[in-house]
Amino acid sequence: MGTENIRYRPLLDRVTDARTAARHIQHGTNLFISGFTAGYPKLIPRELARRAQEGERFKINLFAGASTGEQVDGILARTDLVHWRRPYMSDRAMREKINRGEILYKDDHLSSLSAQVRAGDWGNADVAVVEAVAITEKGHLIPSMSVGNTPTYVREADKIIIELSNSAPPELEGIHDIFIPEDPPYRMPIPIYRAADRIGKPFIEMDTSRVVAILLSDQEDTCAIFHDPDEVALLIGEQILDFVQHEIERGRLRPGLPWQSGVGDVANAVLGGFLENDFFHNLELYSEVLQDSVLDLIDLGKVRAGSGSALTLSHKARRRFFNELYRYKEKIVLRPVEISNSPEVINRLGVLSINTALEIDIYGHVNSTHVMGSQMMNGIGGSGDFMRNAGLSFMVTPSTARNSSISAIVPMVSHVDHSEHSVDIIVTEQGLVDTRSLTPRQVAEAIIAKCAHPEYRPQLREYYERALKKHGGHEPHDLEEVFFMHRRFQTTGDMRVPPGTV
Ligand code: 0RQ
Repeated sequence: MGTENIRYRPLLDRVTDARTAARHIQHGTNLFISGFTAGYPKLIPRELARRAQEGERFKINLFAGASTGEQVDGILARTDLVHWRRPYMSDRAMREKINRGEILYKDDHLSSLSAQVRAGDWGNADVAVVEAVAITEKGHLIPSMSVGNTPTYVREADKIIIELSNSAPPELEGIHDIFIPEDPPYRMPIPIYRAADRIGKPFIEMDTSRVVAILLSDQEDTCAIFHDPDEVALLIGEQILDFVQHEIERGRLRPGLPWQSGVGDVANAVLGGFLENDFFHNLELYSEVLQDSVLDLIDLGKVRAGSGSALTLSHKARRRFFNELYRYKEKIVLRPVEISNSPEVINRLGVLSINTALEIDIYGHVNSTHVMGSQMMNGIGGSGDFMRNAGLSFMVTPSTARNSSISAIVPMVSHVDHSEHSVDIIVTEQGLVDTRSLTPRQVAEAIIAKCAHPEYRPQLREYYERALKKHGGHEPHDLEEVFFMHRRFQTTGDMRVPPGTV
């Protein structure tokens, strides 16, 4: 790989190798990396892991935009290099160490992080390591497949290391829209009125004097793997589209509101549902992660605009995207996560928001993060930014987990990420409940009857009726029973609470 994409020639003398560059990272370094499901650095993490494997003892504090891949979270967790990790992650090795208390982890709303870093809440930004596809003539940075918190990390870091990647083409230039809002109390409105509005610059401004190293990289992100949607995902998707169509036809919802859909197969299935649906066209997406289905929708002429903080594509979709970048670039905008997930903008646009739960209780409170209330799965990610501020918020889950051995509808969630006040519509493959005009008691009855799996309905109904009879109240609960019920709803599986622990 050549240096032609370093168009600011004075930086040419910073080109070096990973071993030299990584010397800027020592025990206790606060390391701020690019990456938001895609677009994370690979060479520096690999070099840090090599040092650890050769016996060097050191730990870093690792801050990203959201999840990265095996090439970052996986290898750094396995080589015991991480002291602190923030925010969202989804790596199995890292998850295990977080749950053992060996890696410190705080689960934040993604929209608020950049401002916290600028305020110094996360300590000094010692080193930023960022993946880019080019450095412009004026010394500014063109990020790769994600933006995340990178603009703030680059602005705040004492030292900047750039991994200049040829795994994505420099023609990505123009897809990004970089805007860093002022911090309170001087913040002006973020002037986005339609999903595709561009309000910033197509590059990340950078003080070139702080660039200490540039690495030439040919390493690709671990691409996403999407499965063909299963029946459950398709049923969930179909119900959401039917519901929204119905609401629009009845004049209860304005047509043209933008959509947000979380990550994973259900999210892909919901968007995939638009492909065969004639009612929806000229779609706008105001989301945080754009996945393969967005390209399909653009190809069919169904999408007017797609805004996100990252493009997470499978191998196949990535090739297709690069081959016809000029066409997709007209429709896609990649923004900093504080803009893609801005509560102000989400609320102004009236986004229709769909996110996934681990479990939902009969009153509509949602646990998206902690299995049995204790074990961290991934994190809240951007789901809270959207659920609380959406025009209409959908929470979805298959009605059962782990081969039907666990009910995803429970009497009381074991951890709360989204309260009943932020969740409008609940959907499982069994059915959909619009909670907006229901009292908590009505919500409980509807969720048990429509969303719970038939096998678990009698137990849930029994619980609800007993709580109602014993305690009454606005939101009846029988607290002695709750933990017992949680246990009883898990007939098999390794997440079972051992008898006698509650
Ligand atoms: O376990 O991996 O061991 O098989 O949870 O579940 O069904 O594969 O679903 O991949 O869509 O993840 C909520 C975790 C769902 C995800 C969650 C077990 C199940 C499996 C995964 P295994 P599935 P998904 C933008 C939006 C929060 C953040 C968010 C998530 C594993 O969607 O992290 O919305 N959401 N971000 O077996 C015990 C239950 C369970 C359960 C599922 N009730 N009890 N285990 N599982 N339900 C993202 C960003 O911000 C970038």
